[in-house]
Amino acid sequence: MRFSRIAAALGTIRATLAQAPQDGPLPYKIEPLEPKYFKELGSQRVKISYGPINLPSGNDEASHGHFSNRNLNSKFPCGDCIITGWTPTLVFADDGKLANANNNIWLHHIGFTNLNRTDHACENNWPERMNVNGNERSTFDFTLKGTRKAGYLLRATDHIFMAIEVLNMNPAPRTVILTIEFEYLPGTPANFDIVFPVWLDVKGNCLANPLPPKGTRVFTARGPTTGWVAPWSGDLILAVPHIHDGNTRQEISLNDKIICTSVPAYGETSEFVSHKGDSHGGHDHGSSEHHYHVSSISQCENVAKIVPGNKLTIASHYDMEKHAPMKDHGGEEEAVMAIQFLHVVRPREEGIAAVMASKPGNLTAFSEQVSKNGVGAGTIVVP
Ligand SMILES: [Cu+2]
Repeated sequence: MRFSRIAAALGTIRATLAQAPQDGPLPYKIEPLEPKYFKELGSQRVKISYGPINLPSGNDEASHGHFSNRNLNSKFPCGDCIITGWTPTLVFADDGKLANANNNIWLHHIGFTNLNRTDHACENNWPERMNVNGNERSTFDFTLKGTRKAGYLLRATDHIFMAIEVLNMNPAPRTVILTIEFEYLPGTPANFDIVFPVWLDVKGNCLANPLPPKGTRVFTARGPTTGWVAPWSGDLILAVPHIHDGNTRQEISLNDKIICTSVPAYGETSEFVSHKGDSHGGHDHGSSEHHYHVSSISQCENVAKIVPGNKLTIASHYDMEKHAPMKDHGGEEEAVMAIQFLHVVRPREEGIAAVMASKPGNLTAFSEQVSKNGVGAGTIVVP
């Protein structure tokens, strides 16, 4: 029943995209944790451990240490609930210690897409892109540390497409676990407003615009001047960026006036510092002894009220002379990313009605564009 429903929703996806051996459901384990916010309202916090994830050797000729997993029906902590926050990290399977740049392990990307909703930025009927996180391991907290009753309404019938990319730059294979801490409230609790994620990208709303050519050292990437135009009113309560090494700041403008500036920090703790000579030849990080990677990026909270017709645009500043870019698993400079995940809260009743009325997006159309951009080509599998 469940399988046929997914298959129907996804249409011809299996005919057009081949299965990669690492795709499909990962084993998982769920542990309860102490909730951080709204405990008195029955909030719950869990850690879901996905894996073990067997990373190939960085010297492996086929993969160069790159692991990719795509699962169209990923384990989430709840159905019919309000997700109020989440934060990911990677640990080693054997000792539970953090796996990060200092160990030559990279959480390149983890992204969520809700297949039963329609995207708010791209008009091509894509499924709803919720967010992407990278090695910065950003916390998404829709409650703004318990000061705002807001969250993402997940229905029991929703299917979350999770995409995971991890890179091992060590000569030896390693085994890691991806852990995500989720906080949520069961049901649709009173007075909680509903978060709508809007993907604002320098590549444009449907990711079709070119980036500065690889090798450009200092530049500002600007999204289209047409930006994202709000179709409804809401509160822009949280803006979470995703950028790559080399970024110096990223700005969001409302009707051409800057309302949010995100600034990355590099190597704030030793986990985010790699050392020359630690990794094998194909992944040399540069000429200095220490190499500092993005360890956090500032977020913007309680940003602005949005009304229909408001235009939001993005600009992102890179300086590769100051901060050397990461190399991808092929040993080339990694493509730049510059995205801001706008979380716009709509009033409760209106938000619930909009979620209930939302229809599944067209994953094939989304996948085709992503493949054209050279990301994740042809590796989606129906569970
Ligand atoms: Cu990225």
